[in-house]
Amino acid sequence: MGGEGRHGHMKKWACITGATAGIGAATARRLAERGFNLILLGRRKDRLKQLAGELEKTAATLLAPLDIRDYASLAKFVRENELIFRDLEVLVNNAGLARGLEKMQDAVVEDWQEMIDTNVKGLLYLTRLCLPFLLARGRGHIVNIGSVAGRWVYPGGGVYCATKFAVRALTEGLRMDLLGTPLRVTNVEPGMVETEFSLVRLGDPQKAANVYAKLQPLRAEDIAETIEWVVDRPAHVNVQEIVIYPTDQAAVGLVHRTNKEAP
Ligand code: NDP
Ligand code: 8X3
Repeated sequence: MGGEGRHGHMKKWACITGATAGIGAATARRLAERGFNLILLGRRKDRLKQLAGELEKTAATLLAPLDIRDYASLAKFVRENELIFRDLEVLVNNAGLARGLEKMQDAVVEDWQEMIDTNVKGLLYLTRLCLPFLLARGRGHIVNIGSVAGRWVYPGGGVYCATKFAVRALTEGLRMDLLGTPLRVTNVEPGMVETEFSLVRLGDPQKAANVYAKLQPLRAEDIAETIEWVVDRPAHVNVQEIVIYPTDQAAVGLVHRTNKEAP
């Protein structure tokens, strides 16, 4: 990655949260191909193991079957694996979710807690734990997965959008705090990506499939490629933010669906 010539001999690790599905799993595959060893974090241990098995020939992996909302277990994990964290170069803060689309007056408070605790506090926890290692190493990149929902609000999405507005603010604030260090910080902001996101949000496979029906959404791999590109810029280049929509989506809530029946 940036400065490869000088540091090509060093072991380099990337930590990817939410690696059990969607964008996180696709990013793990991409970064493994780019020569990174991987710390893979997510709650579903079976999926982490499966991914590690798949990547066995390309990358060393360290599995972190953890809940990003649990600061104490994150801190313990980092402490116990300090030697590996010393070689951390990239942190992809991807773990996140939306729950529900109810109006605020009808919403379930636990859904708000889960979104805020995961998307905002979890991201902050792991970032705080990784920063001393990245600073000591003198190179590193934090890539946050925000969303177009961090720029534009839509009905029923207020709290999810607020968490992604927070991700944008935290990305900017961190970049300011790190000014004068070699560390880079990027916010990647996708529109509709077909992953387990809508299933998690709506809790119903048919409703989730309808979100992506009759249009071509982004694939997790499209975002993984973007993350790879961002990280792969020379060390003096910081892509601050990048908004990516599918061609069939012009804005949040404005999509083109074809009326043609599938062949
Ligand atoms: P998926 O549901 O496919 O993946 C979400 C990942 O987050 C899973 O690996 C899940 O792992 C992990 N995760 C959720 N909660 C926790 C937790 N408490 N602790 C640890 N890991 C957790 O969705 P996507 O791949 O689409 O989502 C990835 C990111 O992209 C999210 O931040 C999302 O907001 C963002 N995004 C998604 C868009 C989309 O349209 N799909 C568009 C814009 C942004 P596990 O359940 O195993 O813990
Ligand atoms: C996910 C995209 O538009 O469903 O962040 O909020 S959207």
